[in-house]
Amino acid sequence: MKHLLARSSAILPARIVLSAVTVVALTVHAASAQPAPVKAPIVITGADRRPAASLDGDWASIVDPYSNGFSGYFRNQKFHAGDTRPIEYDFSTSQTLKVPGDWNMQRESLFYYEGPMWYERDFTYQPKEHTRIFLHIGAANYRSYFWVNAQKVCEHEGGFTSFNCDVTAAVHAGANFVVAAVDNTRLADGVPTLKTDWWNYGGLTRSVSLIEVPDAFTDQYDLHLSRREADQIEGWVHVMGAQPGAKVEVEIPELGAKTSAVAGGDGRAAIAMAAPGLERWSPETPKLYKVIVRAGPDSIEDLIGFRTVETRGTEILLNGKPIFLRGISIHGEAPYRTGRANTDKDAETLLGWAKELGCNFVRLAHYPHDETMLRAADRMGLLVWSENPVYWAIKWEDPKVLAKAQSELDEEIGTSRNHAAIILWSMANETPNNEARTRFIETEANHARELDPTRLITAALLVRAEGHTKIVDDPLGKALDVIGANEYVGWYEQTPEGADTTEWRVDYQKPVIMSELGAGAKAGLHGGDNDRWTEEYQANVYRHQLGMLNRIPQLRGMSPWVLVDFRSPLRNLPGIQDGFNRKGLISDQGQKKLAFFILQKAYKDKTVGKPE
Ligand code: GCB
Repeated sequence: MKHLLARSSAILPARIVLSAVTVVALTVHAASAQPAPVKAPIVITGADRRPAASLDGDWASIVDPYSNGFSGYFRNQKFHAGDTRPIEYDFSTSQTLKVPGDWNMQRESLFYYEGPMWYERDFTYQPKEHTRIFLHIGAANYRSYFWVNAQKVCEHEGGFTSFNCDVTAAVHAGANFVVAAVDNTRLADGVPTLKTDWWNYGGLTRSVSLIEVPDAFTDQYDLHLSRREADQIEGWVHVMGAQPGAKVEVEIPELGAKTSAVAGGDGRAAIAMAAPGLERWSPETPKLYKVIVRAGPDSIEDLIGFRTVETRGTEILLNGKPIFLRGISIHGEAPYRTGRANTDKDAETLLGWAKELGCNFVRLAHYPHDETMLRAADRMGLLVWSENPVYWAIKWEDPKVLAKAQSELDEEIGTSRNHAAIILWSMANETPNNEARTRFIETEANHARELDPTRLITAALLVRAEGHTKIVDDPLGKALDVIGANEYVGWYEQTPEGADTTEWRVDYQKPVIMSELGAGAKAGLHGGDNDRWTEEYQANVYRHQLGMLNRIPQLRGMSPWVLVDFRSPLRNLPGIQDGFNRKGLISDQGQKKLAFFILQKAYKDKTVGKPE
């Protein structure tokens, strides 16, 4: 855990320099009541499996387009009749917002709002000895700042990952309050940057809770199946605050498997445990085991599947056997109600549609999705591509931006490294081919491999064309285990029939996933096979694409764009798009378009892809 030093003054805006990895320099107009060192947030693996006091529900809120609240809203003062103090805000009489939830979909006036929003919520607490308490935030888009009882507890940058603020020193017995400022202003030096093809939903978009742990506790662990030895589980457990020689225990009761290990000076204990008779996790048999990790008085019970994934030449091997990834791309947007997805039901609806389509794989684009999606993918047997929000052209030359991307990667991997479903870490989507970009993403790829050498590294690359030949030769491919490629033959280029005469040259002898392809269609709009925006046009694109894809020798998977129509401010064709990207195989209201059934048939009959 890194500490940060906060200098603050009642008069001058304070510049707060944060630890390089977790949060990068942020300017805050803060005037903390008691300037005290604030700890940077930490990553906790399996946080959703720990007993917690939920803070979900109604939070008081204040819209603050001029960033005025940084001068004192965190004090949560209340104006009383006859008060002589010039108090110009009051949470207790302000409108509320639901957490988890983006604000855009909760109030019409906030539909396009980008800026700071203040949140406040009361809670009661009884501190216990030898206990630490963390404020767990599932995600807050994009920058966020937290105070408990007017004491600054942490700040964070990055809109799609979970983090935990140590609030032990700030809570007291009885009534407490937490104030958060969440700012979704898009930043030129943000990750992602100013322009994305999705809605910039702001707020506390995922669940918030208080997690109590013993003084020394397991903050991170990685347990996976060995690639080398059959039925051998390996990995490590890290104990934060461990005394030298602290003992760690891992047990899988169903297998009668148990082992103990001792944490080294760095708090980490290496785990190696025989698990004879273990049933491997796969899309057909998504077997999950109860795994108990103990460290002194701390105990966490996770549900983990065990499988291996690797490449051999141009094959992707799951549990040692070649697999073709029949996939679909999915945005983290809620079906029917739109807005950010964050419930089990959202996850089950989205992934249920993917199953119905015949998928064994989903690309969770373009940022790490809610833990509920990953839990559902584990349960339902869907392999996952998880993506860091390095999207289009970010500031490759800026080391601060690299630190942000790495911090988001740390949180993504640290949070979700025990999900059997995840087989691919994607570093980026559609990035321009230049040296600074390649260096940036290579650095990230190396970082991801250090954090997790058990999964495959990929990125969705742009493809270039020479005449009728599509060429995949982006130098970034060298740094990847699996090549992702996006193409829109039949939509942004050529006609649907153009796919019939398009050939492919992939300059890498590595597995290729066609990570995007597709076409827009308004559900219910019908016409000829070549009438844009009709369901027939979209179906026609899929029909011709399927033939073309089968001519790519290295093709080992695909995740067409996209399962469901989603909101995007870039899509403004009235009567057709109305603010939605319409490339969904299903409309935002759940209507399946013709192309859904074309792809479903190809997946069910296995007429696309290399036979497994
Ligand atoms: C892309 C992007 C994706 C867009 C999609 C589109 O290449 O990766 O984020 O939404 O195209 O619909 O144009």
